[in-house]
Amino acid sequence: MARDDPPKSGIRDAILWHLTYTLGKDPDHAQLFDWRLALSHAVRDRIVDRWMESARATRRAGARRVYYLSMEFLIGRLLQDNIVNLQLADETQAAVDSFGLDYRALLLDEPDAALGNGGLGRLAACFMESLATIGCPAHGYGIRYEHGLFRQSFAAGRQVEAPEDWLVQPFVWQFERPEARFTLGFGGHVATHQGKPVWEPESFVQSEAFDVPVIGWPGNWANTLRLWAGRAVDPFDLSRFNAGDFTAAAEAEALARTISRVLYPQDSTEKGKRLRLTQEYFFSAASIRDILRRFEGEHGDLRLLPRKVAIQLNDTHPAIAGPELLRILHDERGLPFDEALDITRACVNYTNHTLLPEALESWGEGLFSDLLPRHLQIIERIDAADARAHPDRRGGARDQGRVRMGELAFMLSNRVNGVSALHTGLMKTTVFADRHRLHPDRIVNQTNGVTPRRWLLGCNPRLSRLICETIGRGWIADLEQLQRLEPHVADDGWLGRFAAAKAANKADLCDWTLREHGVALAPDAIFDVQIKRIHEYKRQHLNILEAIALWQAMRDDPGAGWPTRVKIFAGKAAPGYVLAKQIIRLINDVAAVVNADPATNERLQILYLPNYNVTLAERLIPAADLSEQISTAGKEASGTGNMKFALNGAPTIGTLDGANVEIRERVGAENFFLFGLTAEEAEARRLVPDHAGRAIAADPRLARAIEAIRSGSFSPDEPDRYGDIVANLTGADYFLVCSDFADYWRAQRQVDRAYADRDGWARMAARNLARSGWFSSDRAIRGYMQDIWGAQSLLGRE
Ligand code: Z2T
Repeated sequence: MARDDPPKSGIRDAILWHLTYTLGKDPDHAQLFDWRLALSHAVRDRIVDRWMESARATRRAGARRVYYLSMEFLIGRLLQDNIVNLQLADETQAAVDSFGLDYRALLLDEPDAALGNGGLGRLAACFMESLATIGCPAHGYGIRYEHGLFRQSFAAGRQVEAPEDWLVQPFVWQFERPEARFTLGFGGHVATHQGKPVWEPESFVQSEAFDVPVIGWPGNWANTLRLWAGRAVDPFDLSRFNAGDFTAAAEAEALARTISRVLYPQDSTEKGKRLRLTQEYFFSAASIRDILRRFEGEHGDLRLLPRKVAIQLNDTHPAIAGPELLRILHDERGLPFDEALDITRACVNYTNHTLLPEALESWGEGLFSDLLPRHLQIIERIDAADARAHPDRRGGARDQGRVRMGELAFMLSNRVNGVSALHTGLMKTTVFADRHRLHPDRIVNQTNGVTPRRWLLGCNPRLSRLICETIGRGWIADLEQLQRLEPHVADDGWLGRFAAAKAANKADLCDWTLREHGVALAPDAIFDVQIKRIHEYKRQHLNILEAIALWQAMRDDPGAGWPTRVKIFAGKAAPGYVLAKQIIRLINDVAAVVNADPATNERLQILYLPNYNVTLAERLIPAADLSEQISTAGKEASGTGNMKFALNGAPTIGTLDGANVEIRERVGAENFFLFGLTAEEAEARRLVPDHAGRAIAADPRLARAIEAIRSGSFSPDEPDRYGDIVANLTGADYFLVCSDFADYWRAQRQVDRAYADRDGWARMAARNLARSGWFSSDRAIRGYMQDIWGAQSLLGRE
């Protein structure tokens, strides 16, 4: 093998070459880890040419670029995704086999990049992949957290958090860009020079860029995900070192690195912490500078900015990018304020992901002016302009000593979007009702989607093979083609193969739970799966209450012909969310009792898998029979797990919430197990005095299940362990668990009956697959390109 010639043709030679010359390992002594890195380098090489060609094509076309700003990119493992999108799967597997290695094990050796909490971060990752598949010139901007979302384990049923450490291993997919640094100011005050305000920051931090190429299917286009890390301007103070103060000498660097040290683990809540605002400004300001640097290098006249730049704010976390852009245009480039405001608004758009009041960001003005004094002044001026334009407006961006980021983002955006039809409608009537009245065209809907490359082709090879054998490969980039499966659903031979794929996926999962967790699952059972962050509004406690009631009913009437069910849970609770953590413990406590009961454990099993992440989702979803999407109507903005299950042939049991509504419309009401109050009914029910008490009084099953928890059936050593949960359920029950219980029970029994007819169930599952094509993130991204960004594909003239 030639040292100067990294092979481009065969992946097998390329792996050996990198093992030798990049990693310095003798193949005879290489570990799985070394092989995985060598393979990753070989795959990376095959992305780079496309990547550079995509950048060149974008410059040549002078095309409008999309900038997706997000605090979170929950990208997970990248090796398999890249192999799949480059269409290298077969060749790579053969090469890895020839070395006597296990291909799956090699892929799984990569740590999950958990740079996100849940849906919002995973959506950003799916969107990056779809942007590349479509060939839309785009950059993602985020933070290169040294520690991603914490690792979760259980100790006696309770969640224990441990730091996540993905960067301890070399991250092969990144390219460090030490030259692309920006110096960012914090704090200080606003001085006046020649009658003009000038921000004089007190301290400075540098942003260092790390670029991750994102290759689309089938390998024709690649965009960049640029992640920022904090660095000190002067990393080392020699005079302090010489004076003997060794720790202080490196203090500046330690402080600067703190900014990108750790991902905040809150999903849908805001804590108003200073470091969080620092993170938000840090990555927003670095990204804005990068965007302007690129624009000014290619164009020049700042008035052209809106024609060349579309900025998307993924929730309000990067909303400070608006005032930052305005500040640079006005303070530094000298444009009149109103013109700078118009340009900013023509570039910026905002996606809202929640209506939960506790998740809407607001910052105390004290903290804000402490950190960003000039930005606060600019926000005051934006607010004043808005008040002048709309004398009848109700509230502004500043309210009772706080800066409200939702209002600010709305004012500075050309388009504001919700993430499902229901959610967008509620935005117009609730949080943004007044804004919507003033700007009736600003709010638009873009229902979420998921990438079929990762969430079907990559994670479910058996089903993908069947689909390809049936309708070819067009569906991979045009998911609506799944409709062509529909005629085959009536064909018993085909249906048998469809059911066999699901059965084999379930058998794989059984092998894995036995190997990794020592749990033997019944492979014939209904695999009933609820996997997502733990939150009261997502109502994992409704699910476990139903499990308790089911267990009690089985004990009462063992001969009633109960189908076998395995209830699988997974998900993390925010470390400070006490009630969510109690729900985790309750599920684990119930599981211990129920699984140990010889009277029922042939028929009912409960399993809570620790450390839910992207990889675990990729394992569980292909093996699921039933998708639990049971949030209180009006509370889940969209959901995206719901789409992944449907796409993998698992019907939903769910409420009319978020995108469930649209899933049901598309897969058909007869292939969806609907229950529960509507969003409107839920609002009305909350006004009924003692609605929980009434529901409990009306339903002996519910009363008995709650009583079992209350009396300590699942915590005999500490009977009042779940006093808070019980008090919550029997008291205010804001999330209407009790009110929805009876209908949930009814829908679950409907599932039991439907599952008993195995062919009928398979047909229902297959129709979920065939009718889920619309939920591709390709469709969602095309919607953003058309309705929001005015961006075009540069691949083969779409
Ligand atoms: C998040 O994952 C979501 C909303 C948030 O609001 C924050 C986070 Cl970290 C600030 C989720 C929604 O809960 C979910 O319904 C939606 O599908 C997802 O964002 C993507 O839009």
